Amino acid sequence: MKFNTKTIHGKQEHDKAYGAVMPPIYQTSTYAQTTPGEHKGYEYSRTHNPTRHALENALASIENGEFGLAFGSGLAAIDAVMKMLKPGDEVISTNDLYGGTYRLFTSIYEGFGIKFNFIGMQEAGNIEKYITPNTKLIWVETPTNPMLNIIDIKAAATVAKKHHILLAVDNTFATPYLQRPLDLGADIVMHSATKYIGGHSDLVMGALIAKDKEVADKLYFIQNASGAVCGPQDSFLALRGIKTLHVRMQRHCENGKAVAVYLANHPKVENVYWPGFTSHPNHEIAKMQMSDFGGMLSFTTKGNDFEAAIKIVEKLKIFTLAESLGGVESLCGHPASMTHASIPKIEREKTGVVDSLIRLSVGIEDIEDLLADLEQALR
Ligand code: P1T
Repeated sequence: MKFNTKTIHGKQEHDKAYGAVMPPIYQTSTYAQTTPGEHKGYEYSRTHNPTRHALENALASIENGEFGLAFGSGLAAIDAVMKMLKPGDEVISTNDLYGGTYRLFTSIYEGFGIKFNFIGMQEAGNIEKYITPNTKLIWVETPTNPMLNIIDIKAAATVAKKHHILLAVDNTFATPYLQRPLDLGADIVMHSATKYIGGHSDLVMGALIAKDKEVADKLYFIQNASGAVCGPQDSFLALRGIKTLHVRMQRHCENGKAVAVYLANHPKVENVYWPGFTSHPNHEIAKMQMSDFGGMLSFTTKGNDFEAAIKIVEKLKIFTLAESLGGVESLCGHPASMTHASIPKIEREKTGVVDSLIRLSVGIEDIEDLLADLEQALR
C-alpha cells in the first residue's frame, strides 16, 4: 500500500459490531467481564480503548512502524520515552528544539539524575564525540523548531547502532508525508499530534511509533503504568485528521515555498530559514531524506529589529498570532517570547532564536491572500 492510501486504510478495519466505516467513539472507561479476566480484549480504557487502538494502528501504518501509542500531549509522549532511562544515564539532544522539550529535559529530568548534552547535530559526526558508556538515548528533532535546521537521520542512526544507543526522532514538523525516520534507522518516532497529524487546531495529543517489539513493549508498559493517555473523542479527531494528511501537506508545502520565496525577496526581511533554499546549509540532507520542504519557516527583520518584528505579528490578520502550528489555518509566532521563552536567552540566541525572529506556520488558504497579508504587515 502506498502512502496516500495508507492514510485512509492503513491497519484499519471496519467496526465489527455494525460495519461503521469510521470507528465509533467508545466513550467508556471500562468493559464488562463475564467472569474475572474474561472479556472481549478490553478491560479498562487507560490500558486499551478501541477508538484509541484504531488511531494507534493508523499511526503505526503511516510511519511504516509496527506499534503505535497515543498520549495526552506531545510532551506526555516525550515524557514516556524519558521514563525508559534511569539516574546516571546520558542523553545527546539537538540544541535547537521546541522550548517545552528543553524545559522537560532540564527542569524535570536533570533533577532526576539524567545528564543532557545539547549539541548542534547538523554535522552528524559531532554526535559521536559526546558518547560515553552512559549514553542511552539520542534525541533528534528535524526539521528543528524554530530554526528549520535539518539533521541527517540515517547518519545519526549509524552512530546510534554502532554504540547500541536508542535513536528517537521528533517528526512533528515533517510528518510521515515528508520523511519516515523508522525507514532511515530510528528506533522511535515521536509526534506532537496536536500539529499536522490532527491538522485542525482542535486537539492536544502526542504519539510514539516503533518497529521493534521490545522497545514498544517498554513504551506500552510506561503508557499504562504512568497513564498519560488521550481520550476516545480526541482519538477520533486525530484519526479523521490523518485521512487528509497527504492532501493538506501537499498544499502546506506549495504555500510554504511561495511564502519563503516572497520573504527572501522582501527588502524588510534579513534572513529566511526554510530548508528548500539551495543556500540552506542542510539543503542537500533535506533533499535526501524529505520528499518536500514543508509549511514551516522562520525569518528575521532587517537589522534584527525587535520592535519591527512585534509590529509585524500584531499587524498580520490572516496569520493569527498564536502558539502551535500545523493546522489548516496560517499562524505566526514570536519564538523568543512565546514557544521558546523557557530557554534562557543566552542559550536560544546561540542557535539563532533572536528577538527579531518570527515563525510562520503556513496554512492551506489561497496563497494570494497569504502574500497580501504579509505585504500589508511588512509595509
Ligand atoms: O504541545 P504538545 O502537543 O505537548 O507537543 C510538544 C511539542 C513537541 N515537539 C515539537 C517539535 C513541538 O513543536 C511541540 C509543541 N510545539 C508548540 C506548541 C509550538 O508552537 O511550537
